[in-house]
Amino acid sequence: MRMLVTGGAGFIGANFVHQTLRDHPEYEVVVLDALTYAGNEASLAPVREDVEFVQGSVADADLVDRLVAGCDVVVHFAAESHNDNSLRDPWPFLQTNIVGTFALLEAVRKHGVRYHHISTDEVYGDLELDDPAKFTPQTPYNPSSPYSSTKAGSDLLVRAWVRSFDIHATISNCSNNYGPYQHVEKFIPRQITNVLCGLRPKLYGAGENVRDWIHVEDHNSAVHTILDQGRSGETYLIGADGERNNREVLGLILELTGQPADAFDHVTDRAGHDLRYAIDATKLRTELGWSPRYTDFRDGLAATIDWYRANEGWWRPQKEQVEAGYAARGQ
Ligand code: NAD
Ligand code: TDX
Repeated sequence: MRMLVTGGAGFIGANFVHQTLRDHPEYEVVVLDALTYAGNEASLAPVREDVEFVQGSVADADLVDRLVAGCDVVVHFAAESHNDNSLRDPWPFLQTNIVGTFALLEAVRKHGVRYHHISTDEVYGDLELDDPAKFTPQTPYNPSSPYSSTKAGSDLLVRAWVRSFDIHATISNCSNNYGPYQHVEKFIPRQITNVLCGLRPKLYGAGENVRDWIHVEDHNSAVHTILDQGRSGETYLIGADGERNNREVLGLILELTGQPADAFDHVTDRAGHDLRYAIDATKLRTELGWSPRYTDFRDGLAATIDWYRANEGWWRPQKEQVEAGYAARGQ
């Protein structure tokens, strides 16, 4: 099995490469990553000898064609992934998330290669706080931000290529991930590293927004389950029933790091801030028999805090610039 992993130097992609080589040491893994500000080759250091690394863009159609031609399967993680950045400068999101996915689809179509598309629950828009409903594969697409609209657009391209050209493809839409190697721009690592730097954590608005947290290892085990057993053309929602509002998550980080419960600042809210996400993963659980293993959020968060403590050299180089960018926007 020769597998092309795009975005393999990013948060979820790097964890996926680690998990893949741990569970399937016989696989050949090729990583294609542009090493944008979000990509970090150091995230692959523990498996560097076992991976073929290619620096380049998924929007480079010639490069993508050459790499896909020699592979049995493509798992497409590469994306511009941060909502706040998409509000300031949407162009890279269109280029990578839409044009990049198009280049991959044309290559897998030409070479008859199996394709798995990594997407997000944000394509469904948001839910009210008091709504008992969760997202299902039948929920209509209703994205809010430039980021989520480009992810929705890329999902629709995949569906069209399945229907029109009969490519062998699956899609997964996952909820918010946490765990090691997540960039310090994102909520959980930002607050952990703020505490470790002696800075006050920053909560957008009142902090009532709900996210459905899943450990990155569980997201990736679900992707492997879909690669092994998923039906072509199908969409699978990935989630682990981990709904929590941002205030609760921050409260837990403060408790686990020994900080006073009020040692944080409320800052300017995100424009168009989605209220609540929640995944109904029944299809994945019942049809494919998947279940999450990291179901104790407190334990998972404590382990993640330990990881950031032990790996300061990995995140410290980005921290100052990320905080300067937030400060300039009052966040
Ligand atoms: P990330 O920002 O940490 O990593 C993205 C990676 O893609 C980086 O290594 C970056 O260098 C690379 N990349 C960016 N543009 C590229 C290009 N043009 N060509 C090649 N590589 C490029 O993102 P992440 O959080 O690991 O997310 C990975 C995927 O999972 C994305 O598709 C995202 O939409 C999806 N997703 C993320 C979450 C989450 O909670 N983080 C949840 C659901 C789905
Ligand atoms: O400093 C902060 N303070 C804060 O209150 C930051 C960075 C965020 N927040 C809030 C905004 C969200 O309600 O925390 C929540 C999580 O924010 P992010 O980490 O930026 O994630 P989100 O916007 O929910 O999107 C994430 O999950 C879905 C990923 O970044 C996406 O790539 C994925 O598709």
